[in-house]
This record gives sequence, structure tokens and C-alpha cells, in this order.
Amino acid sequence: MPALFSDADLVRQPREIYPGCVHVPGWLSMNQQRFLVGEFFRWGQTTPEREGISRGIPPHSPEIYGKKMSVRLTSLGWHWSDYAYRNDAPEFGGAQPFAVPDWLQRMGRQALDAAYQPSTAPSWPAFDGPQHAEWVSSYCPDVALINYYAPHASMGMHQDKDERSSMPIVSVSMGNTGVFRAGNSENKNMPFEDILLASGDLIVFGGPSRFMYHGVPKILPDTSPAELNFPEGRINITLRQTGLSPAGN
Ligand SMILES: O=C(O)CCC(=O)C(=O)O
Repeated sequence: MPALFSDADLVRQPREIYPGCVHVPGWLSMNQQRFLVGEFFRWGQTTPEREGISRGIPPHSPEIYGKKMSVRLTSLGWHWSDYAYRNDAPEFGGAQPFAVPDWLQRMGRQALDAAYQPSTAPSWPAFDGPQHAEWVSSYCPDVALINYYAPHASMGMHQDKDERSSMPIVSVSMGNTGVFRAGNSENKNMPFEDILLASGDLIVFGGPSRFMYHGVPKILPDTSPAELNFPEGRINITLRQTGLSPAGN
């Protein structure tokens, strides 16, 4: 069965791209991916207003410096707009995001645990044994940004720096493969490395890579696994710990 030993399969092993930035291919099972795709459709719907408040942020293309992004964004926990987190979305009648569910926060902790093992992340973190477990259990992501990339969508190089906490960014992807550009922490230019994020892949960036520039220059068509039943586009979920108190707009 030569296909079992193709180069593509052999190289898809967990890899530390830079200290603190770890790619774990195929981290999510197909059932987990299917479940997340189902949730993605639910999260994008708003509930009717109750006591003057509706819940759920409709997928939209935020404006960056007056230009609409090509990705469509919804979020849990906080609404992101104008490079800041808000409790509500004035542009959607004051709608408030759904909370980040416990199981998704737990997934974030499992992601840190998987990514930062001594075998996968030899350079960072410097924790071992109980300290590692304590640090992982302190991760409490209170926002999930959920991006949908249509086949021609992309995201420019940027840093995730609207959070006050420097805990890692956990990112999982479903659907079409995306070219993820992992840059340096100084500027948007080289050196950078392009990594293929396929359906079910995890990438975590924290520690010395927490503020690395990154972006998604391209989505590869016809790469979504047939069993996912999500043939067009790419979903990316990033979990973050904002370090903000819930009342602090
Ligand atoms: O889609 C991705 O893989 C990256 C998303 C991203 O950079 C972001 O949401 O800030």
C-alpha cells in the first residue's frame, strides 16, 4: 500500500515551527470536526430579543482601516471590532455574543497540553511535570473568534495584540486547507514560513511566538475531506484569553 507511506503523510507530524509555535496535524477527529462545523452554523444565528437583548453575532466582514476584510467573522464571549473587544455589537442592535462553552475552553486546555509536550515543543515552555499541568489548567479562553474563508478569501499579516493576557493563541481549522504564514515578531516581512493547515489541524502560538505576525494568504480549493460534508471554504476558530473583566468595554 504505497499510499500509506506517501511523503505527505510522513511529514505531517507535530512540529515546533519556532519556539512557542507548534503545529499538530490531524489533531481533531472527524467526529470532532463535524461537531464543530455544526456549532459553527449555530453560532452564526441570532436568538430573538429577550428583555431587550438578542444573543449571537451574525457573520460579518469587519472593516480594517476602512476596508472590509474578505473573511466573515462571528465570535463567542466578546465581540471584536475596531481592534478592541466589546461586550456587545452596536452595529447589530446591541446583540451580545454567546458565551464560550465549557467544552470549548476544555478543548483549549487539551490543545495546550498536546502542543507543549517536551517531544513536540523542545524549546518552549520550560515547564515540566506538575508545573506544566498547573499552567495548562490555568488557561481560560474567554473569547473565540470564528472566521469563515470563502475560497478566495485571505487574511493579511497581523499580530494578535488586543488581548491583555499573553497566554497562547489556540487555533483549529476545518474544511479547505489554508496556507498559514507564520512570520516573525518584528514586522510583516521575511523571515516567515508557510504551513499548510488542513482540516483538523491545530496550531498554537505562545511564549516567544505569542506576538508573531501571521496571516492566511491563500485557501486551497477542493481540499476539504469528503466525510466532513463541508465542501467549500474554511472555518478557523481561535481561542484567546483576553485578560479583560466582563464589564470592561
Ligand atoms: O485563519 C487562520 O488560520 C488565522 C486566523 C487569524 O489569524 C486570526 O483570527 O487572527
